[in-house]
Amino acid sequence: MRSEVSLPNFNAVAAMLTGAKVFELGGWTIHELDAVNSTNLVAGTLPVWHALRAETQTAGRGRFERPWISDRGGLWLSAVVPAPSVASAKEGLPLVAGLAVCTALTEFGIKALRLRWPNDVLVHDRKLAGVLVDQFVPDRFVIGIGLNVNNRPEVHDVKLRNHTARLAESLQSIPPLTKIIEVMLAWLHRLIVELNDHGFVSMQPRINMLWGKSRRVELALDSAAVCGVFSGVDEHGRLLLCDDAGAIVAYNAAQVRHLQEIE
Ligand code: BT5
Repeated sequence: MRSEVSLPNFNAVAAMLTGAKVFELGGWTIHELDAVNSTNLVAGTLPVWHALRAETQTAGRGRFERPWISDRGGLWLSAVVPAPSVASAKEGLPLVAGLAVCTALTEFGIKALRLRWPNDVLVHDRKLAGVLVDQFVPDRFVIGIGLNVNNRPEVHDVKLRNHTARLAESLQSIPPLTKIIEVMLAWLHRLIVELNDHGFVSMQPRINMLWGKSRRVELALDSAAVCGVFSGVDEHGRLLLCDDAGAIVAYNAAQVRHLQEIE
């Protein structure tokens, strides 16, 4: 999962971080800044169990360097975690992070949450949150979480109209961001420990439950598209696609540029 991008200049990032507000929260050290390019890039220089939040990102990133709209009022957070002790477990990290986000948001009363492989958190069919996992150095990963809270990404990109959700639509009163961060990071910590102790297989059933029902999907690969029925994730977090002949093929996230639900 080595990142396609490299870290920004270490000294420049260190200088930026000296201006951060820093505090302890449930075993994590949180750094808060007003604006950064991408919280994942800046957090890449931090030690494990540190996390960075920014009010806004000027170049928020999605998978395959797609832009992520990070307007003020949203939660843009990157958490640094140790590399899993079993190297193959890293494939499941975006799903583990998605499970942490869903579990935390369920505690706040959000209903109808589901995961869309490999890294989307949806309310019904609208995207509430996205996860981006980067690895810049061998011993740790950066887990970036983008959660729409009070912001309106569709104002900044009209193509997102009717495709996004935000906490403000699902909750009458939104908890303080610090509380959301605390609960989310507590679940992330717990699930990373579980991943190390018991492997991805331990949370595979919970992740499969969060997909909802079986759906027909189209996968955009590098140079082709394939259709079939999403049949859950395997013990490594790979998507299992049942084709029209009934054969099951496993795909990892690096092979699939885009997943579209077509039924
Ligand atoms: C993702 O990528 O969903 C991963 C998003 C991760 C964002 C976090 S914020 C903190 C950290 N720092 C970063 O720079 N990134 C992480 P992907 O599956 O490629 O989805 C990207 C697509 O989602 C875009 O092409 C848009 O269609 C859509 N999108 C962009 N901004 C959105 C938003 N705020 N809410 C919902 N959908 C959005």
